[in-house]
Amino acid sequence: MFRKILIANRGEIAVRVIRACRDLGVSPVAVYSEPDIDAVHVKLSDHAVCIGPAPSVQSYLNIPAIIDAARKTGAEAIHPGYGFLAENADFAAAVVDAGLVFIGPGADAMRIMGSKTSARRAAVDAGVPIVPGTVEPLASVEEADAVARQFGYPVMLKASAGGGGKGMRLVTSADELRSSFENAKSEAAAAFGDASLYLEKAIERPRHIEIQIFADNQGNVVHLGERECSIQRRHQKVIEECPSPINNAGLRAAMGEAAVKLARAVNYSGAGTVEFLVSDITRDFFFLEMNTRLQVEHPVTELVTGIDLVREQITVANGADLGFSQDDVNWNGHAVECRVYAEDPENNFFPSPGRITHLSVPSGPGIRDDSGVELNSEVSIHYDPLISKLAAWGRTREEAIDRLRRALDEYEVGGIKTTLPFFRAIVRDEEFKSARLDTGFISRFNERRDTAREHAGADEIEQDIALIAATIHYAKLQRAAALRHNGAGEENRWKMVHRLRRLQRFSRSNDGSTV
Ligand code: MV4
Repeated sequence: MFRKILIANRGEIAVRVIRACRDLGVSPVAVYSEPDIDAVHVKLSDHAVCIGPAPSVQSYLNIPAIIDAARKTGAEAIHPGYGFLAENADFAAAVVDAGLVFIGPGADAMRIMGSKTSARRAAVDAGVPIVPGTVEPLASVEEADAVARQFGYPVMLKASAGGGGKGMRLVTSADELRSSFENAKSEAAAAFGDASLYLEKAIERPRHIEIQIFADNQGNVVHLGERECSIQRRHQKVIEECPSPINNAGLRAAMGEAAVKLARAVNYSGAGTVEFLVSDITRDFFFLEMNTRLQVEHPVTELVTGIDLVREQITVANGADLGFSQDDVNWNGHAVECRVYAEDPENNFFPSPGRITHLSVPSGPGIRDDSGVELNSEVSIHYDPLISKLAAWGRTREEAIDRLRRALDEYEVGGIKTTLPFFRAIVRDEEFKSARLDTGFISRFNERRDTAREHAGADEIEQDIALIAATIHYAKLQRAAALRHNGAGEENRWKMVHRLRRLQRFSRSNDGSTV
């Protein structure tokens, strides 16, 4: 086994990789930017190297500084986490050129999947169904027009160098095509330094379902089933679950087999995710793109399969065989994950940086919180504001959601705004509970919430009165306890504190402050 692994990342994912290193008896090496000197991932590692100032381009994206840190500390391998350099084929190649092991797929597989048009061609060659459309960049708006007429409107224009919905345009008719084409092109050029576009037929009300695959360097490739990721806001996933509520064993086996075929075709190694759009109506599935990294939402797959994906990444990168075959993979129960962000859901999810002045993290049956922060952590504007991923496991989807609701109610973060109140409302939403999860979910949910709020004014006054009454009652209890001097008032005090917090939470849910 490696003796030292450098983790080229920060936050919750760096902490996650450090934990896998500890399980394997490997010494973790952290890198950090200047403002991250007191970060949790730095404290939890054995060695830490400062790689530059706050801006990512000078620190967490600084390839020479990271490779230098590995050399100086004697690390033998580098785990990139997700984001930053995780899907940068040049980085993977530079790591190997430096005589180190890159914990991830080879640079060639990363390059093929990095271009969405070459990924689509690879899928076609492997016999995997793609969304109908082009597998070459469009040469001109005239070609786009001809292809759109051939496939039929509505169509999607997408950036060849893109992914995850960046630089994407829905075009519903030929009149809109020219302006959409020009806009998408300049957006793609600005975002990726590559203006090329391709075209797909638009799938109406699709679901986003992705397959986790895993491969070793001896040609063994398995799939670990699907994750349902249809609940997205501005192409950012909000809630993920495993399995998909529309899954059945047949669909899982067919999608899993397609994903494995694609992974084999590009000689894939390590953890990867093959994304599909699935028609909610026909249950047809179409390859969308492949992510050549460990994903944010990997814990739901871990909870349901019992497989530690990061541990497997490390052992496979070290040359070991995959420790299991497809027949060994079993799916037990259901898991749901929320991405807790330092963002204000009452103010259009505006980032809410600052110091965490209070933190109470949930636990108990079926709860897992993957966090990158602690009390007094500073949430910086420089990086992704994800502070933790709260996941719940249950034998059924209903049990998992019950536990998630309880854990969300226990979770308290002070000093910054978080998306916790938004999730507390989602887990109580009837449409969510009955799993009507196509891609329009969030906009319908927000509409229902706005309507509910218009009727909430009267309730607010009632809650204020209850809060005042509880405060008076609490003051009385405190005085009685002080008179008794024997601590017998302690239990009541606890109950009151919690009742008060709950009341405050509900009464504040309309003015935007976070509890
Ligand atoms: C699509 C689509 C419909 N048709 N492609 C791709 C990246 C993802 N973040 C958004 N993507 C979509 N691609 C075709 N041909 C609809 C979406 C889409 C979507 C997909 C999954 C989950 C939520 C979504 C929200 C808006 C659009």
